[in-house]
Amino acid sequence: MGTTGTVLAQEANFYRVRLDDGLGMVLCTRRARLKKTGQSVLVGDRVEVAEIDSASGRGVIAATCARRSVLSKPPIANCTGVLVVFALSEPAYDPALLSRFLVHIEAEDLGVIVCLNKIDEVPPEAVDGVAAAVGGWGYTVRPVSARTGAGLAALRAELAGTYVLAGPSGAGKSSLLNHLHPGLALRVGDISARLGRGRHTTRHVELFALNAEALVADAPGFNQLELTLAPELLAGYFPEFRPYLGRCQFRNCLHRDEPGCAVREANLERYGMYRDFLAEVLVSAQKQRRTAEPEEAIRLRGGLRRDKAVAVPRLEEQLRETSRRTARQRLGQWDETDAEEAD
Ligand SMILES: Nc1nc2c(ncn2[C@@H]2O[C@H](COP(=O)(O)OP(=O)(O)OP(=O)(O)O)[C@@H](O)[C@H]2O)c(=O)[nH]1
Ligand SMILES: [Mg+2]
Ligand SMILES: [Zn+2]
Repeated sequence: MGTTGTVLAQEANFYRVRLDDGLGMVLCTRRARLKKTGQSVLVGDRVEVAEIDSASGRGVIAATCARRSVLSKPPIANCTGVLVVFALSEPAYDPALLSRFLVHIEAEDLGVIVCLNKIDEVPPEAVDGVAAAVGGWGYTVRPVSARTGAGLAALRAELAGTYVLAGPSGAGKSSLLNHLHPGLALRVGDISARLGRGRHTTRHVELFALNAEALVADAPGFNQLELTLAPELLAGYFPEFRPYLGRCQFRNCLHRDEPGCAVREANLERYGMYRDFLAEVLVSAQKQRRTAEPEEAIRLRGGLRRDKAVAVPRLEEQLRETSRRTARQRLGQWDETDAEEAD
């Protein structure tokens, strides 16, 4: 194999590739044969680069290596982990929303580091309380401040692999990445202005090299995240539930009101949250079973009331309306129209 590298960004028909062994960056096109075979090149892909011209910094992607994983939203190959960024204030810390993100990531089978940001805004006891709770769920927690820089050197030092940032809008993802990668100037939004516009400030996918080992991609934040997964898998996406799984009286226990449920009897902090998520997941599973059926004539007005979304057909119809909008959200609210809109 010739010279290899990693695709850090794509701009129109060009790929920015970081060559291995400190050989620098090259701007590459894709060899025609790759195009013909329909082989796509994604940010995060490991590639073989030919025809390198160091004077002009140009090259050609001759081949792509097998991918270990592909994340769809945002589109990144070989992602190893997610940095979940949640603010402790502005926007206010919301454990249910954090859990929603975490369940989503568990379903993708990616590593997780929870960054509790804006620790400069709250008393140390509050930071410790949240960190202990989230740690108790089974996650690695790093309290940080993108404003003061607290906790960031330690975070940078432990990163190895390809990461994507995830978290609500305004949590400080872009601010953190700017801090982790000095010289970077990602657009950092001002919360009130952004909410007023109802837009996202982060638009295209690009990996930033923190060092030889760690690559991190920014991603747009979003505050609504629909859970669509098989109901029987949900409990396994709560790490602290795992020791109790398989100990229930019934093998197909959904850990609701079944007799002899080991999960319910364990009195875990997030059990109530599990029940809420399960109700939602059951509704979406039912909805999916019905997609083959013709569209019902009933159209209903009103917003999404997730908390009341038990198996009521009328509410389910509302959920379907909303799901079109949220269907494309995975780890980021990735939208082609956003991607095309150049700054
Ligand atoms: N006090 C304080 N403010 C912060 C901190 N980190 C970020 N902010 C502020 O929070 C606001 C939002 O930060 P961004 O970095 O744009 O948040 P984001 O998560 O990238 O938001 P989206 O791109 O919309 O998803 C900005 O006004 C930042 O200056 C922090 O550690 N402390
Ligand atoms: Mg951002
Ligand atoms: Zn059970």
